[in-house]
Amino acid sequence: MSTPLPIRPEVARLMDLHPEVAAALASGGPVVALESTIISHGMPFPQNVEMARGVEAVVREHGATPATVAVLGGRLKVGLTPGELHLLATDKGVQKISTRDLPVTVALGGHGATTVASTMRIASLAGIRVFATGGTGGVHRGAGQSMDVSADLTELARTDVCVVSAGVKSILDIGLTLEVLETQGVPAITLGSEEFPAFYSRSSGFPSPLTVQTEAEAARVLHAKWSLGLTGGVLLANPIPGEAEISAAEITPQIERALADMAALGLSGKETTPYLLGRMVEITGGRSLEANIALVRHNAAVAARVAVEYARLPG
Ligand code: PSU
Ligand code: MN
Repeated sequence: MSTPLPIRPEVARLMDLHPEVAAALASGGPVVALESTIISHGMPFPQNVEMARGVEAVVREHGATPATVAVLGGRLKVGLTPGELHLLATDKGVQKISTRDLPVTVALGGHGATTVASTMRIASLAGIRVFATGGTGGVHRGAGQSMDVSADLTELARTDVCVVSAGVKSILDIGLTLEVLETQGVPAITLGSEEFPAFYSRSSGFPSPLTVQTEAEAARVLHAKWSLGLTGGVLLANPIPGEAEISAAEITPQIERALADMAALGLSGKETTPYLLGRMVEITGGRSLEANIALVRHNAAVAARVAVEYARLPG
């Protein structure tokens, strides 16, 4: 059984661990972190809160304890109550917060929905090693000019957490995203496929840098990486289930349209990903939302199995 790392006292003072999560961590049991930007800024109400509850249930069905992460009233929350999930899904005052925002939200007592980057950091502070999301941020198209590269990639380079996602959607530059991950020493590993997935579609046209066939293999990779002192995260890409996917041929023109609409509005920075996700729901008549929900649930199941396998490994 893996032994949990103690939470540093200066961190513990700022953090509220849900009792269920605290108990699981204390016994070395499997825990899966979940992010909250996807709830507050990634999906409309009420599908967002239904998704959040459903994903927690999927983690439980697969033998792990869910820990949805957010910052509420400046407190780092690891594991949320139903009321807190509802607040994140409905309160317009909840900011999208990445790593750079964390100290401000904590110091000033704000509400923040955590991105992949800040969720990784808080999960790591709590001693959680496995995290499920929908899609990760990456290098935006046109980043050569805009320099818009998600802090998710920086966090993957330095924080010891495995992020299970459906790959990178083609609102981003998938090729450049894989290049940055390689440079940063982050294994980008696809589960059960030689091709790196493109979020709504199983296929991206990019070969996966690395492949594993099972969750048990993925858990052994995590164990080997951190045993070797290779700090930083792992991106475990899990292709969307075939019955839920939208083919690349169908989704690509719709993505182009959303990008053109965004360019016309002149949006930049942290607004871009939420805008593009929302616009895709409109353009696809809700189909992108259905696919998004299906892939998050699938990722939660995989993450739970990885966490269960990892908890069985020694040390
Ligand atoms: N990709 C999705 N859904 C999401 C996000 C990304 O398919 O909800 C969110 C995640 O929280 C991710 C964040 O960490 O967007 C990335 O934002 P940015 O590109 O501003 O770093
Ligand atoms: Mn950005």
